[in-house]
Amino acid sequence: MEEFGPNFEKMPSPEEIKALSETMDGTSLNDNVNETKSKKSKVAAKTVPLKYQAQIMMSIGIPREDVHKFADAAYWLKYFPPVCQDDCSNFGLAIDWRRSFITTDANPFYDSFVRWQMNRLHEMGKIKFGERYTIYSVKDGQPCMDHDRQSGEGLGPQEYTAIKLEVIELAEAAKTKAEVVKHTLEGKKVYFVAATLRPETMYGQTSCFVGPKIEYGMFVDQDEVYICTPRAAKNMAYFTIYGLSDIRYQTFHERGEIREIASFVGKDFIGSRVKAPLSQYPEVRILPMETVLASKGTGVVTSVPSDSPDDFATVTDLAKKAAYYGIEASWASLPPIPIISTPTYGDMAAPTIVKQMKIQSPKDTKLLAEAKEAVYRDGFYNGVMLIGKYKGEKVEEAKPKVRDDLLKSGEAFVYHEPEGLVISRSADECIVALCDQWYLDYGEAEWKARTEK
Ligand code: ANZ
Repeated sequence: MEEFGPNFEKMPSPEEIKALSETMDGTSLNDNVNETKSKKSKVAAKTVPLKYQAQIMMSIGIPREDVHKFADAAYWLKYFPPVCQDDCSNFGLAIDWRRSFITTDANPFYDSFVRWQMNRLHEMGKIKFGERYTIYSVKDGQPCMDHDRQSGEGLGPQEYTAIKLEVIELAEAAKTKAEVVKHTLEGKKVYFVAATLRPETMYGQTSCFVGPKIEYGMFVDQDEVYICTPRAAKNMAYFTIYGLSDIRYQTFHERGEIREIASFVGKDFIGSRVKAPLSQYPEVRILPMETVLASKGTGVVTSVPSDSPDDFATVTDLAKKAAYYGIEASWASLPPIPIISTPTYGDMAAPTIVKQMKIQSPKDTKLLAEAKEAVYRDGFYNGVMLIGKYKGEKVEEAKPKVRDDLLKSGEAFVYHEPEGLVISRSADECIVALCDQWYLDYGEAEWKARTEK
């Protein structure tokens, strides 16, 4: 099992820190420090190019010769409280400093209070140990919480359902590139992995999009191969803790192991034939979509033109300009399938709103974002399923059931990634990893009910 927390062995000794602050390139160091001095805040320190902790400390006015003293954790407690008191007095705040105290184990009174509190919570079963999805830096080998971040404070994991679209036949360009790994692919199923927040709409898939200029890879799990962006594969590689996962829908059996066997650009896949789970069409095509982001999800976006205005605008455009896009018009012309009925937009929410708002092309991004929001809200809260096992049920209720069915049947797995870009202080783009950890189990239904009485 991996250990989390600061790596004390890697930390420099006070002597090493002193030597470091003396040997760092004086000119550039002082230049950077002066630049920052005018904006003395943690945020400012994080947004200017200060590389070392020592530089940040000097930028807030700590003399160079004193920096090494902070290698002793207790020195922070001696140094900062009087500075803070001075600042508060200078603001004109009236504070009774006799009531101030330090909230670490340096203060035995406070320490025993926290011990009591933790023991009480433990007795009540509110302190738990288990697997949780956590923002994680592979470079640092540990979770990356707010204080460890250069950017992306406050962001947490975002959960998606990763839909597996089985490849029936790859397009020629992709086939040629995959030729060299033919042996590895033998006996394995290959899937495009599309990240969605709308599993209940999978009945209406009519195609699947890739970004034509985005880089993709084929990544091998034990007996399956996934096509997605390398960034997504890195996330997937940390959804297990012990290597062999007993839950099938957690991908990649060896934690951290990413086996990329072939590399592609999205264009190579255009025209590939795939089987989309729950779709009313036995097979659909991989098509190009310029607005697919490499920085979100898996870079593969399954297309539901009945309920996604973006998808409807894109397939309409593709069918119109098929020759320009190098596709056959028929690939983009499968009629949308009514899957959700909504009071405001009827059975075909996306085509209706696109017409109403006079959206002309996939490039009308502002209008499309508004349309998406309106359709999603109406569909989620007021929509009723028109198709499938949960026909007649409200979308809000059917959504988690469809998702669970897809997970159980192995046609999908749970995918997590950070809600936005999180960069660690070590300049690593963070991922989401499943980690063993202690946590406070606040806020669940039974606890709320008791505290609200
Ligand atoms: C099927 C679907 C059906 C979707 C539907 C939406 C509506 P947010 O995060 O709210 O914008 N998506 C996923 N990855 C993407 C990427 N890399 N670039 C562009 N779009 C991407 O919505 C998440 C939705 O954005 C996902 O759910 C996916 O389309 C799309 F009626 O999947 B959806």
